[in-house]
Amino acid sequence: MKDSLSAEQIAQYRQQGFIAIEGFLNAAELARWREATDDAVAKRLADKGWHALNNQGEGSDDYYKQVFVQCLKLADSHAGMHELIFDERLGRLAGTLAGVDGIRIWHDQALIKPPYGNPTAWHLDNPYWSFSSRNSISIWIALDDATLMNGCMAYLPGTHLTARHDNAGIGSTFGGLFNVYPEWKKMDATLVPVPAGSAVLHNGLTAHGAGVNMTSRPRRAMTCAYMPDGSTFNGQKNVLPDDYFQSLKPGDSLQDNRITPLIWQRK
Ligand SMILES: O=C(O)CCC(=O)C(=O)O
Ligand SMILES: [Fe+2]
Repeated sequence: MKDSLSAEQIAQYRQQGFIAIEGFLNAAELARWREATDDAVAKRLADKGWHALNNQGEGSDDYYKQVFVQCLKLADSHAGMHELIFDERLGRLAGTLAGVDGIRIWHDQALIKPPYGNPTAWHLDNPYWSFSSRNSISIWIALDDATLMNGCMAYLPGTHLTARHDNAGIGSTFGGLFNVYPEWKKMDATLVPVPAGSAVLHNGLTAHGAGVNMTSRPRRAMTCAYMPDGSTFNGQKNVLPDDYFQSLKPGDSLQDNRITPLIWQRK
């Protein structure tokens, strides 16, 4: 795992709000991530007990189902995935880029854009979550070559610096975010094609999306979203368990290691 960072990479991340690390996983690691993801997704889709944490059930609309197969919190139910996601090196990488002293897992998620799948509408990530931070960060690991043809990631550089916590949904209006942030409408996107095994990391407030999959093969990615240690509850439920959500009031620290595990702390 290519988990060391140069000062230039950190500076670029802070300015642009995203960075690509090509060859992040070696061939053996990539094989393991692919196997764990394929197995965890197949089991999750077959398990009715976890239907709330995938988007392929009756509750999801037909357009969204074809944006990607989304399976959340796979590490909670799959031992192989748990080992991969609970890796301190990932926490250190995220924490070093974000410039924070501790990193908690918010949620992992597999995002498999199906053959001829819909584009991923422009959005921000952090406004979906139960805490509001300017330093949240996600890692997106390409399990297939992510190309201009199959829906690689695309970013509006620097938008994390001016974003508010207002958002647009990942629905059928591809550019709905530009109605919320008309000041970004004249910007050109940076597309980030990367070979399989590469990682792309982005700030939870950087505007991003992905194009259609214009191929007959899936575009697989395994991702994890991270919360800076010390973040507080903002009143939104998102993926919090019911009983824990009921116990919280806005402003409470989200520090229960069973819910938001601390995977790295600055020494
Ligand atoms: O994989 C995609 O199409 C979108 C990914 C994304 O929005 C994210 O990782 O936050
Ligand atoms: Fe996103």
